[in-house]
Amino acid sequence: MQETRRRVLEALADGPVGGPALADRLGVSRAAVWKHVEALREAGFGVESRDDGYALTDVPEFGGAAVEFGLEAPFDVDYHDSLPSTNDRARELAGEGADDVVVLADEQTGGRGRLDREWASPSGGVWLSAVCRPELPPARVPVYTLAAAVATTAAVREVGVDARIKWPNDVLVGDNERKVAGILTEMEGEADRVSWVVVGVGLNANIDAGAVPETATTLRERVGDVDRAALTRALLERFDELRADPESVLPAWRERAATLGRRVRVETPGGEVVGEAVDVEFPGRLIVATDDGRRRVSAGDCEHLRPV
Ligand code: BT5
Repeated sequence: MQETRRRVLEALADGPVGGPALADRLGVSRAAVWKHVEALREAGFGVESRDDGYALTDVPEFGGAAVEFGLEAPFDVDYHDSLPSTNDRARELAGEGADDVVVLADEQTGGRGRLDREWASPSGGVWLSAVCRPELPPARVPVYTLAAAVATTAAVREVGVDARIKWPNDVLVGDNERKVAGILTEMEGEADRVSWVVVGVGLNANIDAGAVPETATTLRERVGDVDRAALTRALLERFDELRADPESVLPAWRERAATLGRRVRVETPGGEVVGEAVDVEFPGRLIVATDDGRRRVSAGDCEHLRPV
């Protein structure tokens, strides 16, 4: 949100406040204040003009302004009711030089998982992609996927759903381990430095269970509808803290992991690895104790197996 508009909104939230007083305080004209108030109304905020000034009466349920209002992380939000894929839009913006922008949509018509799998994205979800430009060699980017998984799990837990992480990128819920969220990280860069990273998160929020695959669940199914703007803020704020302190990601990931201590089968580009998942190591490799010794796995699809 533009800085003056954000300050107008904050003043209204503490209001009522008169237009002339607000213009004085912000060092802008009364006409400018009026324009910002109109823009906020258009973004879905309820602003009443009363004898004692403007007062904030309503905050939009979801959208760019709703998420940015009170967001304690340095992201601008690029919101769309519907997009083919927030990752695609984020890649476009990244190519144009964007940094710390979060593309957010209510619905995606061409949502993607890894390896171009389909990602069901009906209206009511949190479909977002964060564009970042970290000073990082490409080999370390997987830590961003882990950070996003931790942030998503933490945000989901805040609404009372006990979520856990399946390596590397799934957020699961319940004894039957239904998937409530997935992460798709993409990047571009040179050998020694990334140019940009796009971290895409798909979180099944206010969606009927019938609209997602059978292996999936939604927050609506678990706890009813949630405040998506607050959920998105919680997720972005936690992600921002973690990316600032990469050393903190692994311990936080281990604490929330469903995979560690489990028998797993991982389909890797180099073949199948079966054994007990014993740990993760920087920047995100899974260590599997197999009959032939320890294997370190950087990428793949992981399945939790029953104990033998
Ligand atoms: C993922 O892939 O889990 C990454 C999903 C990332 C989606 C976000 S939404 C915002 C951003 N924009 C995009 O276009 N994508 C990102 P993967 O691990 O490959 O899992 C894909 C599999 O999950 C599918 O093959 C289905 O089996 C299952 N699936 C599809 N839609 C789902 C949903 N809504 N919830 C849970 N599982 C789903």
